[in-house]
Amino acid sequence: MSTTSTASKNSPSPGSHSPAKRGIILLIALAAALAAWLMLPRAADVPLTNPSLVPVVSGLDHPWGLAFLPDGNALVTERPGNLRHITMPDGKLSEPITGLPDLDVEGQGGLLGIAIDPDFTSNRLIYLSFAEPRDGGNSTSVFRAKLSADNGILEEGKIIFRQNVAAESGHHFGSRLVFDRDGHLFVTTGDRNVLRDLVQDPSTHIGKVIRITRDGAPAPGNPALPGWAPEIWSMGHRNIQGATLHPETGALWTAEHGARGGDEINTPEAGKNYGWPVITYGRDYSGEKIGEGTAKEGMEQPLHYWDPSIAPSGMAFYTGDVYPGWKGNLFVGALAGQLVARLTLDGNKVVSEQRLFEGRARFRDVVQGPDGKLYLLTDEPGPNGTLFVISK
Ligand SMILES: [Ca+2]
Repeated sequence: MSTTSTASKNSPSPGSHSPAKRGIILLIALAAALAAWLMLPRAADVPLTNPSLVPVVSGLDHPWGLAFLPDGNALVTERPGNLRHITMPDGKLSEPITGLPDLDVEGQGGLLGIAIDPDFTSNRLIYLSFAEPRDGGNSTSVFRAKLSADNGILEEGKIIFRQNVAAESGHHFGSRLVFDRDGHLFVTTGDRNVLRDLVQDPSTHIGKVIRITRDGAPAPGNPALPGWAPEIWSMGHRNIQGATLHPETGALWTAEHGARGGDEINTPEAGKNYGWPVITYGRDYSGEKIGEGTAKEGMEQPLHYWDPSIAPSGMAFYTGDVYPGWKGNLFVGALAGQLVARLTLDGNKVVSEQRLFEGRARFRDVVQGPDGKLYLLTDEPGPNGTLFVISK
């Protein structure tokens, strides 16, 4: 008798296990079930499926930029040339704040981006980007001023940055303002439509991300490459109307309008060239091909692009806990697309897109409030421009 046959004789037949073995199998099954249960999405991870829009302020005229003050109230720019204070959470809207510079309110131009000084509590400084009337037309400029204690007047106003080429154009001014973690100010610009050929000229501020100190000087750490104007951070941009910092890395993320197709998300890095108008995923509005294709040595690829275009404007990362499953997502307001894109990310890769509020309005800006809620501005003429908050 072989060892094998003896063993097989004494072993339980297949399918029937000893009580001890059955116990172990049961334990393994329970452990597997527990592991599966632990991997199930928590309620907080299941993305909110049916968000709604609740108006906070109505009666706005083409609102463009929203910024929260340290006390929880907010300031809003209206493109036709008003800056107003909003008392939160009831949404009481002030009369226009006085002391603005001369604006060129034309086409896409007027009063645009807004940023609050990181030390606002002690210095009350705010920053506004705007279309400034200039010899030769207009250009994007940045104004700094002190907001009076009663929030009614801008004092000690000073223009700290001027795009160094003006154009007769009502198009492509940029322009968002974002402070980086070193306390320097990013200013996004555009190609003015008629100055497309200057975007690849690094001596001009046309189609660039600009980075300046709070006084408007070139910021320390700018690339300052040969031939580059010292205020330039990155080049090769068409018209950047969305910008925000990544909440973990602190890196700048931007949204840029393409022509017909080719809207882009980029993470502009110092000294890099983002390709416009040499490479793009879009075509001209006429249907004509633009540039040389979609890729070229020495030019960066977008992180994400839209074709057809949605016309992306303001954007924000969501870091709060109010909306289940949205933490870490990037929200991008769209004008022509009339939607808010919720982008799910894996690091720097966009892995999925959900389109919220489609057809409801042209969404100009997206900002997270200090209450952990997302606020949206709609680009509608007065009195239909509205500040909404997203509700669960
Ligand atoms: Ca590009």
